[in-house]
Amino acid sequence: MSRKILAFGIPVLLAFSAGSTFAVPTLTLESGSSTVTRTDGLDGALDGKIQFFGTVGNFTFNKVTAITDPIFGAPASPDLNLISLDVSSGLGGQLTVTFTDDGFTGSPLNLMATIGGTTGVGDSVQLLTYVNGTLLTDSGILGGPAFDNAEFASLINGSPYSLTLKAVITHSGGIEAHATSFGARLQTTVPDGGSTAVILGLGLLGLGTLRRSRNS
Ligand SMILES: [Ca+2]
Repeated sequence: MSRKILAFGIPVLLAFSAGSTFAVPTLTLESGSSTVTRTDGLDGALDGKIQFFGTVGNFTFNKVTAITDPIFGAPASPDLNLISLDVSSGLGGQLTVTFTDDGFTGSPLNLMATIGGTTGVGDSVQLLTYVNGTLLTDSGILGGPAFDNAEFASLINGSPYSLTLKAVITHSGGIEAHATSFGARLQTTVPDGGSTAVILGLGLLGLGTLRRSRNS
């Protein structure tokens, strides 16, 4: 809540006082010599949500929606969410989608980076995450037509820190248009690598684990 008040109160000061780090959620789309940058608030609402439609280099975004605190997560429980990305290209090439936010305070904690979607055969997607610009997780190269991946990492950085979710999309190009669609997310998880969301959704699973612990 305090971060929300801060964001609404002095966004201009934040935007110009943070040096090399982004002070507000920022979505950067790069392909070839084309770069599009969208910060939260450019759409009139500092709500942790950024959307973009349009063309970047050879790629056309039907849609990309990026959401973080305060809609998803909080400074103490980070959640960077590329909730839906749908992009196509004719000539192909490489597209990099980067979603960054800072001011996170939860530490130490366990993070999980997940991605799932579809892309053309011969195309690929790679999901990378970073804390303060240092690599946290790497999905490796994921090929089409359908892909999914989950990577886990422990974060021990002092607060505040920044988190970045980066997707690298490569289209082979050719006669037919290529399309890629996926969701990707960096969020907190439990130490054993299980999904917090799954355990919350399946409460019985957690109870079962507790019972086994007590019985042993
Ligand atoms: Ca916004």
